[in-house]
Amino acid sequence: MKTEIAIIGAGPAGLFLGHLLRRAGIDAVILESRTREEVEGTIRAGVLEHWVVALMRELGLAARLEKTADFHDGITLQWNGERLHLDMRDLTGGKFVTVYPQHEVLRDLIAGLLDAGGEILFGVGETALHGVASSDPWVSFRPGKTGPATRLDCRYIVGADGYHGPSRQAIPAERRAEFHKLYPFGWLGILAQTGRSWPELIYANQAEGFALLSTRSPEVQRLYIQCNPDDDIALWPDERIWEELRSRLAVPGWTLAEGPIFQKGIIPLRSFVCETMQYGRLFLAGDAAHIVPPTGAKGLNLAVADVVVLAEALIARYQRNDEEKLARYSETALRRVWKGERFSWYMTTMLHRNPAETDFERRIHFADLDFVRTSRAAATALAENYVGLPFDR
Ligand code: RFL
Ligand code: PHB
Repeated sequence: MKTEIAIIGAGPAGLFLGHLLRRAGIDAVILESRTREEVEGTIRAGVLEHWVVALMRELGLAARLEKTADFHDGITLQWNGERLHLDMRDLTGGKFVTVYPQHEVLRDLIAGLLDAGGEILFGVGETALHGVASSDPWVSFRPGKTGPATRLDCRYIVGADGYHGPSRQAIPAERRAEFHKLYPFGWLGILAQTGRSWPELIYANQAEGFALLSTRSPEVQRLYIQCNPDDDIALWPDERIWEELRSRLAVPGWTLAEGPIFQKGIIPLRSFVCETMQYGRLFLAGDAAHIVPPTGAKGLNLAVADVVVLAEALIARYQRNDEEKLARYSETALRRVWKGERFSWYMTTMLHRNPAETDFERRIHFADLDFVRTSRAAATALAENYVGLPFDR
């Protein structure tokens, strides 16, 4: 097989890139190790930055989003038993918060790309990268896991295969620097069959720890609580989860809507960056190159931002034979990545109860929150990051 751009991974990064290249008439093939059903069924992110919504509209992929997404003016922060509504539409000159689940975005992107004649091979096995430092790179894989060994020749490889994929490892260890931070807490996330109990997301920092109230639809709610990252989920029967959510989200005169829990799981919280994001003919995008803790709702959005920058650079290369943007891809992408890392770290440290921190540090977090309450400049800084920073090319 032969193509111009071999994309490894059909997550948000790989699929948005597939669309952007297709629109520019550049040939690409996406290789994905999971089945289409698995990709479309994995519950992950929920919040889209304003420009991601605009991009979906521009690509003609927003029909279901218009009908079923939730558009919020802002978010609610809660600490010491009080709530603060941050009106992001007002603070950012009209930008807003969109709650539309990642797996719905992926369904829209996959259907749109296949309808347009795009090529996605699901369920491939043994993906491996070859010759990334040469001018003739290629990817080997087995269709349907156990099919015959197949070779995909290409001009460039894009590693959009998430944190555990093989692409990052194809950059020699001595050519990359990795930055890691593991937080001493995790998130227990649930999906519950019940109605909404508040018109927007609530991020709460209470004595017992962090809680987040989010939504999926008028009938299904998404909630998270801070927990020990090593906890066995069996330690968390439904009644214990509701008890913690009730007390962490409590304010006088308000009740939490409860209902049957039909999905639950625990994730660790980590920050990670790989510098560089390019080597020879290989470019990394999304979680393959960086991870953020979910408190800032940035992971998916950073992944899409990477491929917006990368698509522009590839288009300059193909349409004007201009390689300058491609040569600076990593540098350009990393400037935005580090701002996303900073914001996610700031939201995470400010809003969680860290068992290792002193009372002094805890008071500092409350002062940080109070600064957002009393200063329009501080509130605006938070809002600009949350709805999505402008691109800096
Ligand atoms: P993905 O989505 O992990 O996709 C990578 C794809 O590559 C495939 N793959 C391979 N394919 C072929 N060969 C191989 N050898 C392969 N190895 C792997 C995988 O099967 C997969 O399909 O990476 P991508 O595209 O970079 O996208 C990143 C986002 O998915 C991630 O950052 C977000 O989900 C993070 N995140 C959130 N981000 C937000 O922007 N807003 C949020 O509100 C938000 N909330 C969250 C989150 C992540 C969470 N979890 C579960 C970690 C909430 C949670 C709970
Ligand atoms: C979600 O709805 O899954 C969600 C919302 C906001 C976050 C993280 C996850 O910061």
